[in-house]
Amino acid sequence: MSRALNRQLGVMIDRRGRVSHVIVGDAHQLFIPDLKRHRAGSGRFRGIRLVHTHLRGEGLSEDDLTDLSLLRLDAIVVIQAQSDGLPGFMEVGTVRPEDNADTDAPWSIERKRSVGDFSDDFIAFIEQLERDLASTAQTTRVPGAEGAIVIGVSTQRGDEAEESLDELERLADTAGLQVLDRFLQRRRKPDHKFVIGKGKLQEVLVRAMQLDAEVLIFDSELAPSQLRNIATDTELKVVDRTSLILDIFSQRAKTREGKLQVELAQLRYRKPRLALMPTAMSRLTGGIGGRGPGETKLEINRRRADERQTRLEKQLRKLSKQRSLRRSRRRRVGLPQVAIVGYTNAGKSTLLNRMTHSDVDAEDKLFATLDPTSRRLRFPEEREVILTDTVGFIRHLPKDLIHAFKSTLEEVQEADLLVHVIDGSSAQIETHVSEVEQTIESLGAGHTPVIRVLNKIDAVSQDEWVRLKSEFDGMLVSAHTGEGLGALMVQVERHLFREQAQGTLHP
Ligand SMILES: Nc1nc2c(ncn2[C@@H]2O[C@H](COP(=O)(O)OP(=O)(O)OP(=O)(O)O)[C@@H](O)[C@H]2O)c(=O)[nH]1
Ligand SMILES: [Mg+2]
Repeated sequence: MSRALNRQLGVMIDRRGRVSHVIVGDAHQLFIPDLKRHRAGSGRFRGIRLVHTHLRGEGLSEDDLTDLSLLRLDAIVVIQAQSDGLPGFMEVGTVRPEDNADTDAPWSIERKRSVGDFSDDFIAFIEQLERDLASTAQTTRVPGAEGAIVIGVSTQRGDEAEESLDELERLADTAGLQVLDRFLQRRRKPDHKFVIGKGKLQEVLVRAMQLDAEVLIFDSELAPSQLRNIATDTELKVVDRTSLILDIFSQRAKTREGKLQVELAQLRYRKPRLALMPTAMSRLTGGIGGRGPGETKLEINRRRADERQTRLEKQLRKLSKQRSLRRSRRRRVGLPQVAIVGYTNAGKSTLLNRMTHSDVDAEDKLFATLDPTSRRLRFPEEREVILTDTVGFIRHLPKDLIHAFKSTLEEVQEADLLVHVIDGSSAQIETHVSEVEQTIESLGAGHTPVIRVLNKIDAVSQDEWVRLKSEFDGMLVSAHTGEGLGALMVQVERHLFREQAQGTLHP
């Protein structure tokens, strides 16, 4: 028939052998119908294979293999329709489980001289393949954690993209995801449709299938249309750096104000994406693992989103007024304000704890702290200051997001002195420092005096201290061992009370 019509013909067959679709193409290709309703249950594949004809002696094409991975087909089979009308060779393409084979190709293609040569029990074969895939994945999987693949695009030379991707992995980890693999594509500029190239995306998808990953995390903010394209084409959960950070924030915010701020930031992020993609969004808005401030809340339409936003803004204004009252009360008592700022995980909370004998949460996690915490810090001669721990900064943090952290913002803006804590044991100090300084600047606190503190010196060698000290001109401390904290206290006191004596601070 294929020959007679001069068209490719295809049938989609499910695991019970039932034909779900018959597709008539043209001489070169087939258009596969929307298979959404045929989503496979728990199986890795969709439970449908496509068997189709080719007319020109060509084997499985690039497009065929794309369909195989994008549509999660059990298999894609091509049968050569010979000019004499008889079936010629046949090729069966399937996704390959991860193994030690020396080929990189994520799929295997088997060619038979004729259809008669194919005697395998297909169902047994595909079920075995699913088991193989599951077993490679299971050995490494953390129960209960969704598997994720992180993806970055590097447009410049240098390690920035790699480092940023490392950080994205840590963010994913903090969010409770398990990172199974990473992809970094070097290209001149991000693809406008899929961020990475289509071929790369295919590779990622096959990998996702092999590893049973459910989430793709992109290391850049995705435009609404990119998000839709990728989510629609892959049927995976698609997350970008911003939404991942938002997700972490929503998991970790503790105070009422913090929670409201996160919800507002999430609304702002999602609103432009809401109208565009009802289906992709419903998958996306659940938050990772269905957490986040309520899946239902986010399925609201735009109008309700606007209403909610107005309400949140009003509530936050009220809370902010209360905070400012508290602050001015503190001010009236005459206590100078010191804000501890720095890159996330630099040791800000540990330092606050150590200096004020408190026990604010400090963890080896990004964004352990979200809500500012203030403590009194006493000096000799009955002098006191208020020391405030703030949310950490991070690279590529969208402006919108930092402004969502109004309470931190206000603490930084109104501080008399900033203590900039730097993780001296990190390999990326420079990036961290410049990121934090830019953020301070953008908060309008560029003129506030800063004491730079290189923390964690217990974790680096003495030679390294010397280099750090000269390169970054900061005080060397260890919040763990307490080393250098006495000197830091003296500096803080000198900064605050010398100026006060001159009457510049509290006229
Ligand atoms: N070796 C060493 N580790 C430290 C030191 N100070 C803090 N840490 C560790 O660094 C990690 C982060 O510390 P936190 O105090 O939570 O850092 P933070 O800056 O408050 O981080 P976020 O609130 O997440 O932005 C924790 O595992 C601390 O134990 C130090 O002086 N030496
Ligand atoms: Mg902290």
